[in-house]
Amino acid sequence: MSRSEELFARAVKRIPGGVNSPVRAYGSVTEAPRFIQGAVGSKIFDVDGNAYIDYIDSWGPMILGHNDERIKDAVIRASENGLSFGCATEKEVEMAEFICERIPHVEMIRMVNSGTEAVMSALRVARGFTGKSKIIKFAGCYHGHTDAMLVSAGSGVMTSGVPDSAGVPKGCTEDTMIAMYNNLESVERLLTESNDQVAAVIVEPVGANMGVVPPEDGFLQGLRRLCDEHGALLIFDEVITGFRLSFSGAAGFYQVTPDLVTYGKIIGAGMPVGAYGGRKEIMEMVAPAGPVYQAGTLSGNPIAMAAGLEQLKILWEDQEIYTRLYQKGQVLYDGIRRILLEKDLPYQVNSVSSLGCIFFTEEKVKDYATAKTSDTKKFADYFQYMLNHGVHMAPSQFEAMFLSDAHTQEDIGTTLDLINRYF
Ligand code: KE4
Repeated sequence: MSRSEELFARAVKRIPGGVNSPVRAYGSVTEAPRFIQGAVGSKIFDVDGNAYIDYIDSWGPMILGHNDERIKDAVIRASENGLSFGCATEKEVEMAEFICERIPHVEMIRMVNSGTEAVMSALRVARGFTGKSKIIKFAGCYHGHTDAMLVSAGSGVMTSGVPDSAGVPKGCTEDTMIAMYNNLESVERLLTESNDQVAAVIVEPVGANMGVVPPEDGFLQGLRRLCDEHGALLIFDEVITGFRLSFSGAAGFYQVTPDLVTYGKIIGAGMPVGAYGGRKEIMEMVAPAGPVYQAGTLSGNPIAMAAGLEQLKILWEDQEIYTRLYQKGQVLYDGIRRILLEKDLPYQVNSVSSLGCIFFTEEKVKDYATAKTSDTKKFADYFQYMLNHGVHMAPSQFEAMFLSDAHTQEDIGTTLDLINRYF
């Protein structure tokens, strides 16, 4: 029995499913998940001494690569003064100023501890600001596990095949309406049917929780127009795309301006940080400035701020990273497309810059319904082969591969050789 298997056998006795987040359980692809000892750069090491080229990257935060010395030093330096005070600190001001002075549509921002908290709070402030209750989300998009969003969600919900979640009373989701990704007509119909009672349309500007599903030309621009016409706020959930597609995230990459934006992952550099921000007139609704309550013991934690701010400073000062990530994405995902073409395999490869995935379906994947046509057993077999040959990817057809600045051309070449051998 491997050490991972031993640990998993112990873990399932004390932790539901043996993990602290469902997708880590590898439930849909293999038996025991790998337990990780450590990581550096593009490599991750499990407790049995196996090394892997890592394309999970902690689901996105490790955009510089694992265990970057500069981030580690910032954490160590900050921890010299203590871990948490429950009081305001200078780092929080620096972090807020750093983001707001560089991202035009973020005039004010509030730190929280996860992407889920950021989304939950952004929805509340949208409802408080507009005085409306309805929310439109898209089938296959995942916005964390707040009750109102656990409807036709992506990521672990889609992986487990549980269309929604137990324990969510009807009252929590009766104001949540579901549109189809890349289908503006489905959005317009809901806005009209609700008599303009929609507080917000929330969208992953690049779908990355049903596998990677890029917005079709005009989709995001169309959402902007429809929200303006129907008095709804446009919320970009940039927990994955924020600071990844450009320093201004997908908003900058596609040049579409949301009213509110949610962040996570990269903003914390691996420490638990989420944030929501947007126009001043909206954000000033948030307590204690305004009547929309939101709070958090560890929000703006000084160690997490030190890590996140250090990462954002590096990304700001070396924006060539976005060109490097884009080019690495081209090499990797175009390389996979070439292999599938040469072998006359009909599978689909969707990608946007450093994000991408293979769909085991011959249908063009442009939304939840087409993503669901993928053969998850074929994915599981592919995943298992790659894992056993030293490539660590998201253990689900409905997740993304993440490239970092630490991935080398050699890593990508090894990965492509392996994929070529597999197919
Ligand atoms: P967290 O609460 O997990 O920090 O963020 C929730 C969230 C919100 N919005 C988007 C677009 C997200 O992708 C996420 C979380 N992403 C998943 C991976 N697809 C986290 C992995 C996990 O659940 O363990």
